[in-house]
Amino acid sequence: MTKIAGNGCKCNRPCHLSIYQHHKIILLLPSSAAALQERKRVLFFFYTTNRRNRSPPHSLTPFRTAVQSAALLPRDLGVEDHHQMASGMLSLTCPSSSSLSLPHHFKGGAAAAGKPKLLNQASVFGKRFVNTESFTRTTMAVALNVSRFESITMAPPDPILGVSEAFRADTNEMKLNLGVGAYRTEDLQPYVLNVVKKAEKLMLERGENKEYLPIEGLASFNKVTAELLLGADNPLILQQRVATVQGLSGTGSLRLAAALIERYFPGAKVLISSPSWGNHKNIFNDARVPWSEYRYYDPSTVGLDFDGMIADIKAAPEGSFVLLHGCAHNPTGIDPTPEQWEIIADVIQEKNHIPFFDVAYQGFASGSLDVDASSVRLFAARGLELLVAQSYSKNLGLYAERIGAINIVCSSADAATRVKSQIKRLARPMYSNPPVHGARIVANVVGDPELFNEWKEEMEVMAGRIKSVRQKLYDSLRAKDKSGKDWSFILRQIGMFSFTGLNKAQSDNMTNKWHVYMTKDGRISLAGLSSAKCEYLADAIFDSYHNVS
Ligand code: PLA
Repeated sequence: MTKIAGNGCKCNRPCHLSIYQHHKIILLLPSSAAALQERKRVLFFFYTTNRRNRSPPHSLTPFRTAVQSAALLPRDLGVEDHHQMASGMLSLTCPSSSSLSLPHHFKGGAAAAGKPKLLNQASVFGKRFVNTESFTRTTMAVALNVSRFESITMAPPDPILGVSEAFRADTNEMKLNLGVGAYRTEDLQPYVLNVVKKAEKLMLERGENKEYLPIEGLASFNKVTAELLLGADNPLILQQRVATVQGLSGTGSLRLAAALIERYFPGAKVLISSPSWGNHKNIFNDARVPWSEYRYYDPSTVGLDFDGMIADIKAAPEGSFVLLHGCAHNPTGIDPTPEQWEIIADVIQEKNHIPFFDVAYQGFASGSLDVDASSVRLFAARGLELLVAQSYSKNLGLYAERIGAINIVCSSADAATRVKSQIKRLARPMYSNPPVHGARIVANVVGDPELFNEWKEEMEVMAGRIKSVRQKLYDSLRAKDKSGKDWSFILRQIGMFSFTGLNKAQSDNMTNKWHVYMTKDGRISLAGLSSAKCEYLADAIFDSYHNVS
C-alpha cells in the first residue's frame, strides 16, 4: 500500500487520516494503529462513475452519507472538520472537481452502471473486494466510525400521516389540513367528546389501578364492543360464537387478523378493494399474507364498479379472504346499497370465501351506529364465519388511545374459544397486552345507557357537521363552475372523505399553490373542513381541476 504524499485529511486538527492507494483503489485510513483502534467502525464507499462523464453525477450520494454520519466521529472533531473531511474524500474520488483529483479507472465490467454502489463491510473484505477489477471506474473511500446503520436508506413519508407533518411545517395562514381523517370543530380544533371527558372523570373517581390487562384485553370492553357491532341481543353473542380480542385500534386489530391468516391459512389470499385505505397493503405485506385487488371504483361514473367487484370476487381462488369496508369506504366514500351487499354475500358464500370487515367508521357514515353496522350484521345473520376489525379512533375521537378490537365470528363456541387462544398467542410476543385507558373509556360509554345515548347525540352532531360542509362545498363549486362539470358526486359520497377525482399534479397544486394538504390520490377529509373555509377550498379545487392537467 503506498501513501499518497500530502493527500491527508484536510482538517486542521490531528484527525489521523491518511490517504493510501492500494492497487487501484484509494483508501482513506487512519494514519496510526491507535487511531484505527479509536475508530473501530469503518465504512467503505464504492461508486462507479459514468464512462463518458468525467465528473460522476451521483458521486455526492455516498459523501452526503459521510457528512450525515460525521456526528459519530470522535468528539474532538467539530462539524466543520467533518465537512472538510468529507469534501477531502470527495475531491479525491471525483476526477474533475479539484486539484486533489486522483481518478482511478478500471477497465471493463458490467457493474459500471453509472450509479453509486454502497457496499457493506463484508462485501469489501470478501470476494467483491478481490473482484473489483470488473468495475469500469471504481473508486473506494473509507469513512471512519460511521453508523452501522449506514446502509439504511431514508424511508418515504407516509402518504397519509406524512401529510400532517408537511402541514405543520407550512407557515401560511390559509393552510388547511384535509389529509388525515381526524374530526375538527368548526374552529378547526381537535375535539374531545363530552362523553369521553365524563368517562375519564368516572375513572378518576373510581381510582382504578394500572395493572396489566389480560392478553385479550379488558373483559367489559370486549363484551360491549361485540354488542355494539352485532347488536346486544345477537344470538351469536349469547351462543359465545364470537372471539373478541382488544387490539391496538383498527390498525393493530387488522394486523392481528393478518397474523392469524398467515399462521393458519398459509397461502390464502386477501382481496383488497381498488382503491383502499393505503395501509391495508402494508399490513398484509408485513404479515406476509398475499393479496390482490378487486375492482371497486369506476372513475367514469365516480361510483361503484359493482360488476367488476363481483366478477373479481368470483374469480378469486376459493377460500380467499375478502376485505370489505363495513361502511364509509375509505377513500372513495362510496358504499354498496343494501341490495348490493346481499349479492356480495351470495358470491362470497358461493365461493366459500371468508368475509373480513374493516369497521373504522361505525356511526360516522349515517350518524347511526346500527345502520352503519348493517353490512356486518347481514353477513353474520347468514351464519357465515367472518372477521371484523373495529376502531374507536373516529367515532369516539380516541385516535391516540389506540383502542379497537378484532372479532372472529365462528360456527361454534368451541371454535371461537380455540381461535381466541391463538390470537392471544400471536399478541403476546407482539405487544404482550393492550393499553387500558381507551378500553375503560369505551366500556364506560358503551356500557352505560345514559352515556351511550349522549354519545349517539354527539356523533350525530359530528356526522351532521361533515354533511353540512359537504353540501356547502358542493354549492360553492356549483356556483363557481360554469363549465358543465358535474360535482354532485360529492353529495353522493358518505363518511369523512370526499374522493375528488383530482390527479396527483392537481393535488400537488392544491398543496403548493393553495396550501390545502390532502393525499395524492385526490382524497380530502371533510372532517377537517369548516364552513368558513368551504369557499376557499372550492376556489382551490376549481383552479386545480381546470388549470392543471
Ligand atoms: N381502517 C380504515 C379503513 C381506516 O381509514 C383507518 C384510519 C383505519 C383502519 C385505522 O385507524 P386506527 O388504527 O386509528 O383505528 N384511517 C385514517 C388514519 C383516518 C390513518 O391513515 O391512520 C385515514 O386518514 O385514512
